[in-house]
Amino acid sequence: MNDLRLQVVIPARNEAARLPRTLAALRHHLASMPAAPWAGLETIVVDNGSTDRTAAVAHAADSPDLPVTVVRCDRPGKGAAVAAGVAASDAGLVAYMDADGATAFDALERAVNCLTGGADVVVGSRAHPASTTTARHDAVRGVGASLYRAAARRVVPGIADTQCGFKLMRGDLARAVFREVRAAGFSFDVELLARLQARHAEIVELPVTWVDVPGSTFRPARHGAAAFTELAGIHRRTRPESRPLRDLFLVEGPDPLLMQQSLAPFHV
Ligand SMILES: Nc1nc2c(ncn2[C@@H]2O[C@H](COP(=O)(O)OP(=O)(O)O)[C@@H](O)[C@H]2O)c(=O)[nH]1
Ligand SMILES: [Mg+2]
Repeated sequence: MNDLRLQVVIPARNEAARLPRTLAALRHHLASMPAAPWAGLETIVVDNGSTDRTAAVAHAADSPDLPVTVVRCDRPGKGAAVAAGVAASDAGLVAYMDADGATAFDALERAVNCLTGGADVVVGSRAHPASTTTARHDAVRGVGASLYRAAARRVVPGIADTQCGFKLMRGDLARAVFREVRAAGFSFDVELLARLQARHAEIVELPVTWVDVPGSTFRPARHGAAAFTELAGIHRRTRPESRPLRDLFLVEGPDPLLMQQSLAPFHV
């Protein structure tokens, strides 16, 4: 791997309130690092049809210490936003993370070290025994999320947490795979992982420190059903011939995220 520049895509829909703090905290994190494993880090903020000052606050945060590029994406959905950001990238290393900074930034350097050590893809995993997470206390979302995880495990066997907002990939691989991903909503991660598995990419799950930042843009009533429908579509598009569609709804084995000892039962 010779291009060690890192671009971090941040999908943002109406994030004027949460984004400035995240970018300032990232700049602070970079300034306090003794030595970085990358050759320069910049962010690509994708303004996903925002009606607030998201683009303006992102431009205002641009600095030599942390260059911020703003890309506009009018197609709604987190998947569409991340895909637009990846399409605008050109670095050897491409990551994405949420605008709320829920995953602690030390994941960046640990993930890059995994990639330079030979992995193709690193996914943040709140189900990893070494992860530290704060739980959500929203019963509706908790039950829905548990059912969703059971279904997602059928599509991408072996990956315990598909939905953590933090992932890092080789840039060329990210650009190639995202061209194939059709899911535009919150389930896009599952399609991405299914297509990476089909390519036999080496995927490593990384423990993370994750906090539930208030102001989530995910509305269980509005986005929940859409996420399941999208998941069924992904299963149809990516499943091997040998796996029937009904397979999606067979629950098998314990929920790895709920097994993670520090978690209360209700979690994304
Ligand atoms: N709900 C929603 N979020 C989007 C969209 N496009 C980009 N995003 C971003 O996707 C991320 C979702 O994270 P967040 O709202 O914290 O959800 P949660 O942490 O999963 O509850 C944020 O950075 C959003 O700004 C969209 O169309 N809808
Ligand atoms: Mg969040």
